[in-house]
Amino acid sequence: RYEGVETGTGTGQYVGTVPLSTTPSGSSYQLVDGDRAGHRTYDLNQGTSGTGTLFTDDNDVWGSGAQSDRQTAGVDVAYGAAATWDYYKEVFGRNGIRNDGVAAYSRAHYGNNYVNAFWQDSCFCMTYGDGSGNTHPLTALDVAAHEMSHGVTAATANLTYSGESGGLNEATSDIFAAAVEFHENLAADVPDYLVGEKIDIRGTGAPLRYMDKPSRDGSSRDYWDSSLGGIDVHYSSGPANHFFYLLSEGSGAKTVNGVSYDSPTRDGLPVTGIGIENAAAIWYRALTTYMTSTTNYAGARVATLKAAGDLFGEYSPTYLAVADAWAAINVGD
Ligand code: ASN
Ligand code: ZN
Repeated sequence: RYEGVETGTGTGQYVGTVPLSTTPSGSSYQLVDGDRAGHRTYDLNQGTSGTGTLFTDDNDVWGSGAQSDRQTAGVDVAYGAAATWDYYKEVFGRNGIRNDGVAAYSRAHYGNNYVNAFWQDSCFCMTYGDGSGNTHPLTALDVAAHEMSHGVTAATANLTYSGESGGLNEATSDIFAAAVEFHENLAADVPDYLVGEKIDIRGTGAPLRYMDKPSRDGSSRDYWDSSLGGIDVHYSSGPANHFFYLLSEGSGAKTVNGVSYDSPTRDGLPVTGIGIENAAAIWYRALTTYMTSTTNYAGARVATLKAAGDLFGEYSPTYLAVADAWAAINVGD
């Protein structure tokens, strides 16, 4: 713990009421996380550059859950950054995005009607729009974990953000978004294999992406084929997201935490799930040890098999489940 760190309380729109590490400054408090290398959370006040103003509060009780309260988005994104930091540290011993103990920072309330969130290596920071009508903020836990994980990918395999490697880059962010959700296990944001389900980004109730059967979004691919490298990376991520779901939970119909999934396989053969923690451990080791900037789907298969061999033994049941899950999305040797 840093000297002087305080435990405040915040209520976000998506995370519910949560503890927040804050920093006293005079008679006030700053949304600066002394438990996590001083991660700072800023209010861009609908601006699109710089850092706006640091969120501050007089009594260390932040946000109200209402969108009209500017602090509410700050609570969600500060908590998301903290949860993601903790996930990488607790599960993999990773000390920050670059494993160097240095914090990124977060910026909320970017622009007007901005329907996106993004990570930038150039500022080592992440930024969140308020969504359509400034009423669907992209500040949920899985979005924060997705964006922050782009920083982890950039610091490790550095998968090029186009072609098949771009799809794998996107999938890596969705995979760790799901893993962080399951690790955090919030009552207000029940863990699932959906991406952005809390945001209601289009006002239809639909999530941004589905990992059990990515084509449920109308655009993402379920299986690898030779045309995959020519499509948007948020759709070519589909087969790898599908691989991860299959490896975690297995094929077929299943309900997890009240959410129903039905995950198909291209080869018609079943896949037995190994659990999300094991699947995430395999992906993390593959990403940080074996993948490079040019890794494609065939290379990701090799990387995860090596990782599974290292962690669980070559030809172990877990290793064979990895091979089955790749075959299920049409990636074989
Ligand atoms: N939210 C998007 C993403 O993280 C931003 C982008 O298109 N890079 O994938
Ligand atoms: Zn992304």
